Amino acid sequence: MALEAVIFDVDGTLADTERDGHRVAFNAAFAEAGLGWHWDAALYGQLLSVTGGKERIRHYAERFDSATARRADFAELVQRLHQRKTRLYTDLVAQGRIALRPGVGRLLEALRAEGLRLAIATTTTPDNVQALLEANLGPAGPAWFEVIGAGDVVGAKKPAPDIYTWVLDRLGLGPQACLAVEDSENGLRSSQQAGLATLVVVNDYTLGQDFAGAVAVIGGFGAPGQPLQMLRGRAHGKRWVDPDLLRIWHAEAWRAGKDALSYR
Ligand code: XBP
Ligand code: MG
Repeated sequence: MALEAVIFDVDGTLADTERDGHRVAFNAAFAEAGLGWHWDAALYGQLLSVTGGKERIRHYAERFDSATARRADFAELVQRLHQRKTRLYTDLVAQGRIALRPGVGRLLEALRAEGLRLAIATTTTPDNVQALLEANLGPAGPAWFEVIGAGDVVGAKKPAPDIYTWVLDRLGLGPQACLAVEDSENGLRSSQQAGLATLVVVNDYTLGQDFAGAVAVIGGFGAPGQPLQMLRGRAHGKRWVDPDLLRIWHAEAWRAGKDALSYR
């Protein structure tokens, strides 16, 4: 079946947002609230196994500050901290402090030019996606994506398949007509359980995770002067990821059979 749509994850995939973006905003919100919490880059890497900012805050408090986690107003505290963190993060993004990963802008433009449909499936808060796309692609950036599935629109965040299923429903497409692009094992588990062939582009936090069943694993999308780095799969002579290469990988995945797509 022909490739009709590409569904992108955001954090770690479109941009390296976590260490110098989300983490910084979480810490600033904690400091403002007078909490003695600080998430250094290494600790944050461990906390990323919990998807969702509110869920991550809750998990951290329960593990490292049980007195706070037992407060009667803990649920409101988490809500308040996260709202503030979202504001701090979107401000940071609006200042142009988080760029798209090399090659992403060019790839999105090429996909659009060839009439492929674009969508987003992410755990992050919708405001964050809006801010990132506007800051980097201009005010029309968010409209490049026909469907944006983000945050709490589904009850169960990645690695559950719900967000991908939600996006597929709204695209009106089956998984076999789409390709997912992810950066993490949690993301890959989510997309694979929704039945999608998935390209994985790693970053420092996700390198070394288990990407069994991904159609290809790359170190970056590649760009002029920054050749495509294949960690698994074949580049088919391409120096950077383009619509053609996505079509080839999508076809390869389906030739390999649907069984290869389900997460093991
Ligand atoms: C991203 C997340 C998010 C961000 C923080 O995962 O897990 O929680 O870290 O954003 P993925 P929020 O890339 O797999 O979608 O604080 O808005 O949740
Ligand atoms: Mg991600």
